[in-house]
Amino acid sequence: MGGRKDMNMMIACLVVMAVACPSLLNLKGATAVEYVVGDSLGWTVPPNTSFYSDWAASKTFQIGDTVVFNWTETWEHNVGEVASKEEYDNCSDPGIVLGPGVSTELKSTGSRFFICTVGNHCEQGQKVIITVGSPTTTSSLLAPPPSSSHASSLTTTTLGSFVGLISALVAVASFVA
Ligand SMILES: [Cu+2]
Repeated sequence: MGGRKDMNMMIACLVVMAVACPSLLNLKGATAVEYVVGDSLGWTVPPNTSFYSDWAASKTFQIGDTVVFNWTETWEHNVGEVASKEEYDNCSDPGIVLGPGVSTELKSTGSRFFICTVGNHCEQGQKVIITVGSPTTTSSLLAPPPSSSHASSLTTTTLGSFVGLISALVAVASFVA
């Protein structure tokens, strides 16, 4: 054992881990994001008809993310999912509508269409398209493929090896002490 040199090495390792571990945890959290539709405005009749499309355009949705529809008074709004852009444009009846706080996980690439069927809210712009992945094939070549299962297994592996490192260091530390 080289004494001081080993000790310095160990301190350096601990510093690296102290910096790396929290960022790894952040990375893991970033793989699945919960989006509140409309952010602080929530799900309501928007101030203008492009409000929710502007909101959606400002986000990058990934597989595994969740969208939540929030409003206060149950009877004021609802949310239903229609099957196509045409039904979305026409504010077609989705059949099933749900209450406040409903959330849905984005499980595949493509677009999903959500509307409110109360009054003429949909016509007033209370509708949103959530698109996972690129809408065009050309730009999808530039974007990394959204593969959440791959990303999370990678994170797990990395975290696992860090746990291994920590136990090894603890063993070394108790040996030195
Ligand atoms: Cu509504």
